[in-house]
Amino acid sequence: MTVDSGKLITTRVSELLGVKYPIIQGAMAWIADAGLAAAVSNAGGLGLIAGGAAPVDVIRDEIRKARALTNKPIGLNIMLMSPNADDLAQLVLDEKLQVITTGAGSPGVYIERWKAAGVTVIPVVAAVALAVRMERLGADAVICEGCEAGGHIGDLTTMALVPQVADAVKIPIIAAGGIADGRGAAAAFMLGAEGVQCGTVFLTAEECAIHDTYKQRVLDAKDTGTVATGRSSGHPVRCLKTPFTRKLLAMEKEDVSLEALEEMMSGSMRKAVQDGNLEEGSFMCGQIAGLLKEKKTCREIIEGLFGQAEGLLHGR
Ligand code: TUI
Repeated sequence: MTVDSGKLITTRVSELLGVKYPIIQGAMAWIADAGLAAAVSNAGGLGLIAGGAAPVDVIRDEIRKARALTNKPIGLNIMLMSPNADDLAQLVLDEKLQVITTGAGSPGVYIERWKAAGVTVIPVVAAVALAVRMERLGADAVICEGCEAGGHIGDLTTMALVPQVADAVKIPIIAAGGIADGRGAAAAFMLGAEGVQCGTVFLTAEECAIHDTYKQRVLDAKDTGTVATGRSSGHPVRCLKTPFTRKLLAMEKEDVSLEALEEMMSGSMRKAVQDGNLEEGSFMCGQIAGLLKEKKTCREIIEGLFGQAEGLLHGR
């Protein structure tokens, strides 16, 4: 990492991605669309479009819309548990995307094809073993996501995960989970990361087109305002505490069937993002929401974060 006397933090991640600031916007399903991704890329970070569980035609349209809004690099995230993963893996090649990130599994079967086409491949990992496997298979970097993050999470915190992965691999590391300002980013750099991925802070961005109820709940959340449900089924998901998460936790306590829980979850992301439905929606959100008090543009978020981080890393 170079901190250029009061100027820019440049790292292997900013160079790999071809961006001004080593920051990636988290790929939040139903949320990370062309408008948000282009706003982040235009502000000097890397915007991602979330593949989520959307049909491949919808994602192709979003990629093309984003390309009309920015000439900067944008990436796509593939949720590997989703049935659209194979189709999106091919779409990456068809649309000649520069960067792909993956989550919720191992992208081992796709990496060779993507690398042969010159795509930059950055899997999300939640443990050291997968990071090592990804490096061996040719990944360009790994995103180490701690369980402070919103959405589908692993067991380890960012603080514990990042330095352990840093000691185990040579490829650059991007830290995710619990980072929303320059203090978090500077701390991540100290732990061995060369970039950050932020999701929750971009929920509060002006350019983020979620329902007003969702955005306001994130801004109103306090430190203890999120909870992980689904631990009993082996797929923990962190969301804002709502009547919906209370119901889910009560059902888990009663040992209801996995099918009943899955039925509850089905469609719940859309109900949060589009309808602001607190009874039936999953308002995925990270633990750092308590820090966020006002809406800002993506440019204000990114420039503010790196301005603060650069000051801290200079000891100012
Ligand atoms: O994927 C995420 N976060 C997500 S995906 C999502 S959509 C969803 N829909 C329904 C139910 C649950 C989620 C919402 N949020 N983050 C990346 C991430 N990947 N976090 C943890 C992992 C992970 C976990 C295990 C990555 C790899 C892994 O490896 C398993 C293996 O095969 O070794």
